[in-house]
Amino acid sequence: MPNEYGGTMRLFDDPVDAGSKRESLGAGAVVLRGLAIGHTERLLSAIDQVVSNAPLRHQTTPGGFRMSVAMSNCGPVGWVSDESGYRYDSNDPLSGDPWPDMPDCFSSLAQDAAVEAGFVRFEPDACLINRYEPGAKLSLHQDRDERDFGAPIVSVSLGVPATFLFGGLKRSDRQRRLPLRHGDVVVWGGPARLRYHGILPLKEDRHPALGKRRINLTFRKAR
Ligand code: MD3
Ligand code: FE
Repeated sequence: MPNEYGGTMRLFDDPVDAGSKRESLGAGAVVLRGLAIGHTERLLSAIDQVVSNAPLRHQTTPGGFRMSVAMSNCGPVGWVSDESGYRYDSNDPLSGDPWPDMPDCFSSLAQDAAVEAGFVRFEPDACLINRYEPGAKLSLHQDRDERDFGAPIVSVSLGVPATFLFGGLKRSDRQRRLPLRHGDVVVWGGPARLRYHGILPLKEDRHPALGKRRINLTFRKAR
């Protein structure tokens, strides 16, 4: 099944490398369990570097609510929310400066994951960093602020496990629940790209490297 990125959906249920397993979530979505294990020390120090320049912050929704998830970005553009709406901006509104560069270990992991899922030439221009503390959640939503829904989205989960809600193309469609754990990478493309999704409130738990927190990296092609 060729896709427009020139790749082919892999049909074989083989491990992608030692300690990593693929699980299909239906057409276009695949979980690469543990793909980021072995990269997590580099990822975590790169995250520290990024957020020391562009601090994690609680943005405001267009409806005027403070988001429980704290966010930052790196790469050419970053996802921003305030009273005037959601958008991608090349500058951090806190500092007025461009977002920090995307670390090489981020882009290479995102590209490797996309290739594993059959999307060659995925070149993300945005990486959103989401930090969850106990109780933080992301309500059911679609990602539709990007220009090209043909590009996939890659997400990397670190720290405390979370329950991911995966719905359909309509808000009212039935949702399935799926745990996302430290080191899991998910690729969402094709027919899965506009499915509703969310994260249930984070449970009190502890991870050796991240304490009570969960961090998610979401790689997108926004422009
Ligand atoms: C399914 N983040 O930032 S990543 C988001 O764990 C977001 O922080 C969640 O949803 C998190 O917008 C989930 C997984 C994800 C990202 C994009 C998707 C799942 C998706 C786009 C379409 C379908
Ligand atoms: Fe999302």
